[in-house]
Amino acid sequence: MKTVTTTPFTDQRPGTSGLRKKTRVFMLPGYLENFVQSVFDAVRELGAGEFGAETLVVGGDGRYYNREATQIIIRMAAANGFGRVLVGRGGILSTPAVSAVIRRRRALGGLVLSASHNPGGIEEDFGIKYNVRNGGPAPEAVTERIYQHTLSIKEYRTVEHDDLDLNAEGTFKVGGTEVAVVDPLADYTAVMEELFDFEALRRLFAGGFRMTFDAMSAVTGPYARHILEERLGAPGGTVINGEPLEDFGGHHPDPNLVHAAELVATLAAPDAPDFGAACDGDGDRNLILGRNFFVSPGDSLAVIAEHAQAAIPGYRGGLAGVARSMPTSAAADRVAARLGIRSFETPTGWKFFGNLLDAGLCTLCGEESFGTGSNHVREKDGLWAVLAWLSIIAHTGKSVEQIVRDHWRRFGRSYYQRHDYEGLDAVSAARMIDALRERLPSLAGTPFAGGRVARADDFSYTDPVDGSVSARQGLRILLEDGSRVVCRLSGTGTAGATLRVYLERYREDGGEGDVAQLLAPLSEAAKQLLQLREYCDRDEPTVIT
Ligand code: VG1
Ligand code: CO
Repeated sequence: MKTVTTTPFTDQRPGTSGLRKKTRVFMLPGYLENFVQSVFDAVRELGAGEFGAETLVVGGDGRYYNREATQIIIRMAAANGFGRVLVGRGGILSTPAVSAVIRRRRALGGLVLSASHNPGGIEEDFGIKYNVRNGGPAPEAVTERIYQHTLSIKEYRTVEHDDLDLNAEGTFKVGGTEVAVVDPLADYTAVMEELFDFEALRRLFAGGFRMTFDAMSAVTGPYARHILEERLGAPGGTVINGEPLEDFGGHHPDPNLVHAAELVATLAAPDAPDFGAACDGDGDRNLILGRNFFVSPGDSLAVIAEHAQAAIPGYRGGLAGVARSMPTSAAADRVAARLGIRSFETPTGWKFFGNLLDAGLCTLCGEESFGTGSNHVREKDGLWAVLAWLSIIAHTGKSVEQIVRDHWRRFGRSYYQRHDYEGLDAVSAARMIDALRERLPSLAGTPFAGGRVARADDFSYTDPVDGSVSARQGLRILLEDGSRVVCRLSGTGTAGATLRVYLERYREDGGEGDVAQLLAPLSEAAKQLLQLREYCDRDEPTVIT
């Protein structure tokens, strides 16, 4: 064992989902090591005690620096006395797969190496996140403790050891620690098989149903090929961009209408397949498309909630409840009300669903940012959402578009968009948000976008399970007719600031209206209220989803 003297980096506070920085920052001597040692110290202090009887899971999305970081972590885990380390073959594990492995192998926790949908490469982004024993992202009490350690760290522990061969399954001994290289697909596939009727899905494909799955040159390629093509019999070529690349082919592995342009074009072509789907860099987000038809993530959650019990064996017993992040559309709440189950509204970030799931208060969760999942793991899960949609299609015999239009006719429609203003000056953006926060109390009763403000506040969440409070989670302007605008700054970026403006308007019109047209007045009013031009010199969003 070797103790290395180090000095703190002051910028290691985890954001919405772990620590994300430019790759070159993570490659600075001691940067990754300081954070990993701080995780171990914080976890030990929070009651884990010594690690001799514990297992640590390590895996990432295959982006640039994934392999080097994995080797560093293995040596540090050995020096910190872990009994066992489980590593995905090639250093690969999708985020939901890490969650599945932690749960099935009863590990203490796991380190996920990913910056999700952010681009990869030496000039792009890298990230690391710690997941706890339930398989989910560390809650704020843990991430804050980790951050405190990064500010006072003086040394980290490692061992002298050659790099291990991670390319084949096998077991090694590093110091007193057993390191097992495991099949990254096995546990995850087993979980999917427990939930879904693979036989029914095989029949769907055997009957000529066609889909295109875009893995965006990221981690879900091997998972999708195995499950969709090998297990469910979808024809070869169903999975496109299925080879994980260190730079994701130079693209943003972000499954939305902008970055998944190739898939969107495929689904708009005259010979389009029946169904299209994509996942992000680390496999926890999903995009669902029908022929020439986009399913908004809020609608996707609501549709899955509507059909889960009838269409998916894993939910045959019914749902305990549904949870969504605050900016996500209220579509799922209406389904929950109809089903007579509870609905929850949490801050942005999957870590806030963990307690609700553990306590059995909800079964399904979702975020507007193309994240959907359930109590089968403690992360959002892209391929799970794809299998859920396939199951609903197989069960109803309807197309994606018909399923959504039926939903709108039954429940009404939340017209919804998110406008991202990327690359803002961080100081100006923070000033702009602070200024609006000041003015919120005076907004009630004032005219807004052709209506009137009923209430305006900064969302604060009290966790119903442990009572912890998370304040300042997004500025909300709630109108008298139920429409709303939410503004918040992103907590996952690595440079400058991104303003997210979420727009929602509910109509019982069968869903036939034009989204952009219906939401334009809300967008204009939001920009004026924020004084976006004055503070940030911007008029138009960079991405609309
Ligand atoms: C974004 C999304 C949020 C999601 C988070 C992590 O956070 O808005 O819903 O949970 O990314 O997802 P922010 O703070 O940038 O708005 V992932 O797939 O990037 O781990
Ligand atoms: Co992700």
